[in-house]
Amino acid sequence: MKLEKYRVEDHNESLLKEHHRRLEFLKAGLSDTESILSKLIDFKVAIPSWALGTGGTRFGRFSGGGEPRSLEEKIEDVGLLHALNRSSGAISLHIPWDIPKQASSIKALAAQHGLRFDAMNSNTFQDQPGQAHSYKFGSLQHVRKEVRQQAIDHNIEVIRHGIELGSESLTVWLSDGSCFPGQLNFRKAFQNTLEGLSEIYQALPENWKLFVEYKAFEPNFYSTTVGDWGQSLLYASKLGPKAYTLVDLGHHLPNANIEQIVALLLMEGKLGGFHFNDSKYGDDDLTVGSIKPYQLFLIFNELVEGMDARGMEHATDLGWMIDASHNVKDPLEDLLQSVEAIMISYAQALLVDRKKLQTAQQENDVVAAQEVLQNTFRMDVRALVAEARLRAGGALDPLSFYRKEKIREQLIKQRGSATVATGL
Ligand SMILES: [Mn+2]
Repeated sequence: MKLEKYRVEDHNESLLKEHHRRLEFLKAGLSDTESILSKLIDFKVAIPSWALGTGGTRFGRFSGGGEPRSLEEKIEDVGLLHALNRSSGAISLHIPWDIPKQASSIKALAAQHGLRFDAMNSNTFQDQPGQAHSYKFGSLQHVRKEVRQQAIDHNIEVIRHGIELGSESLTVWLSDGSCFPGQLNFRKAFQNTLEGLSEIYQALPENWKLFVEYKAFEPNFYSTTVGDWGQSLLYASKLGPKAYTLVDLGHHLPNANIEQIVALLLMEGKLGGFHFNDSKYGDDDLTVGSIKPYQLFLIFNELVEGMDARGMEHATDLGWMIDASHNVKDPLEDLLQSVEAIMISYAQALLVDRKKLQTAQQENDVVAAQEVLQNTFRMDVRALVAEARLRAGGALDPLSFYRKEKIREQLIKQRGSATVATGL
């Protein structure tokens, strides 16, 4: 469904006075808002195709209705998000859930919505109908060569789809590992996986990146073959300059210091991309910023500091993606909240007084260092994020617009209430 532009303009008109009041108040305390606004306008987060339907758990799935029935409808949903917040200008596809039948028309449809194709995602964690070999005991790590070869071939096929769509990266997340001690020879599993990844790496076009995503546990509960950032970095370093580590916020053991991991990966030039979500216990895939907003801010603080230290472009030099999907919210509302949380943390990180922080660190003034960070974190920057959105042609308050316009109701009318999007 396409948004009528004048509806967004009417919405903005009705909120403009209050918006200006908040913005002026915020700007009064800041020195340079224009450069921050232009960075916010440039920043785009990719939406994963599997987050547009209600996420399932292993116990049940409760569809909210109006879910996209095809890749075309998934693109329309991301287009809708992007029209509202102007920060969701990319979609990340998952093969085989989203195999484009005709790449050129899919590409054209995405372009109509102002979207590009972000990282492609392969899937060797499920068996597909008609598949010759099972991934029950792993894919690239598997003890049998024919299973490994099948997984390699699949990844190369995903690259081919990606080339047709104009994507420039492949994310490999493996569920490979073991559930019980003795099940696996760790060294052989690593070597098999490295060999497989090397073959996939060889198939990458010149301008492509390979993201090696790690995860501490689940679905395997004793060992994971790409289990943490150390293992991922080991693979990425051995593979070569086009291979990077991908950090998914939900893929760590409890209380891991993710901001420190990010800082060191950036320092080594090996941080490639991000999967944003939030969690309380494990890989909960909850809305970004819903549980630990301070951690999200601290991560962005390291990202901005580390990227600036290397002279990187914030908007384009890393892959920014959401990877979240759960059971209880309207997925589109959930994604609007997630993107907003990301933009707020990014804006705050841009506002951190780096000089003051550096001086405090240099003088071992722990109290002052904490003050610098927490003063910024407690600043309400929502008017700045809204202003960036307004200037880019979006809605001042995307969520209230979505509700007032009854967009979900319209989608249900169009697509039916029993639709189930492909995904988890
Ligand atoms: Mn992920």
